[in-house]
Amino acid sequence: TGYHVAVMGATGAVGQQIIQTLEKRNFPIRKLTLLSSARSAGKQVSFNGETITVAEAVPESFEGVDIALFSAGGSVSQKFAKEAVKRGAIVIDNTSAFRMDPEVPLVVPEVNAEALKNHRGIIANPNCSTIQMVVALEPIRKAFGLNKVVVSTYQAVSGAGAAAIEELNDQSKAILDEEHYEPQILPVGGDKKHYQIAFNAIPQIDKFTDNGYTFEEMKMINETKKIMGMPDLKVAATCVRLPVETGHSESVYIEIGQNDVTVENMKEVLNGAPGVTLQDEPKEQLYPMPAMAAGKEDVFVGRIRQDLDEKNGFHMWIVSDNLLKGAALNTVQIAESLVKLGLVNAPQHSS
Ligand code: 11C
Repeated sequence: TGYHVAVMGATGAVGQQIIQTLEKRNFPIRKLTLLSSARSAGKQVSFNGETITVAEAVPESFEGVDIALFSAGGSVSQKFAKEAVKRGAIVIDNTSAFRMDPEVPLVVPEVNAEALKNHRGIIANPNCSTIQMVVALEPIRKAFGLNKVVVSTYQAVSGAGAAAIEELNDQSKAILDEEHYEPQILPVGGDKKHYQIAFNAIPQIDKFTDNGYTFEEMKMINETKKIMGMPDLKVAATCVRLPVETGHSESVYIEIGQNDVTVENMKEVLNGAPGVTLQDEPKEQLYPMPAMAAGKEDVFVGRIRQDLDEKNGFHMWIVSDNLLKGAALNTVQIAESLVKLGLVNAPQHSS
């Protein structure tokens, strides 16, 4: 018994993680349809011991689908999401195509699962660097209020897709072997210039907008306000790519709504908050790192310090697997929340 689920972008870095996460969390599936562009169609993927052939997506692919999970890029979502909804599917979209549409809920279940109740067929999954930050900030906001957020990110190449991982690996090896390697993808596939990522740090993720911030930075700013339901929250972001394969890290400075909160109070609130693991023992050199967070589901928080000048100011370090909580896991958790809230068609028996 279960749902007919479709994964659009089944062969991509996130699509692969979605399939594994559905399997790992035993999401009730009676049929899994795997879809992609013509280029990747025909590939075989295993799911629960079965081999499924990836098919080229056409509008009719969504006939009879209950839940469609999209992670094949914004233009694919623009083209197919409404076709899927027209055929009765609920779409959970991992791209930025619909995130800021006021009619589309932008959801991190630990923060705003309730927003799902207003969905009209499409639900947006936020950007990876936004998700891990709001999971950590929401319990703090609830306990102490939140006025201001300043974040600098240290993001992994897998956020830019499977080809960017390959570029980091091949380039690192070429440089160590003293061979020439012409960067072709990072910082952004479609931009004019490409820079070395191996042994480097690139302060550009996505293209630049007209205000000097990048699209990634504006996503963090706008999505945080929308998910937390705080249009007036002050948010600034600087997003940087590092030669890390998986796991985004963030140095976050916040100003809360109270002046008498201690680091201990902050730790008490974060310890046991949904989706959060506190890793903060400076004397034991315990703090989160991407190499340890990769493959794990939680958002890890550490290095919590009070600002030395602002009584309501705190600094922290937030790390999570950008492909899991940042993408695939959050997507599957949205699907789980839809089921829990009774917002999906009734599950059917396998025929
Ligand atoms: C990155 N955050 O690390 C980006 C990837 O809007 O879903 C996710 C892009 C998005 O490059």
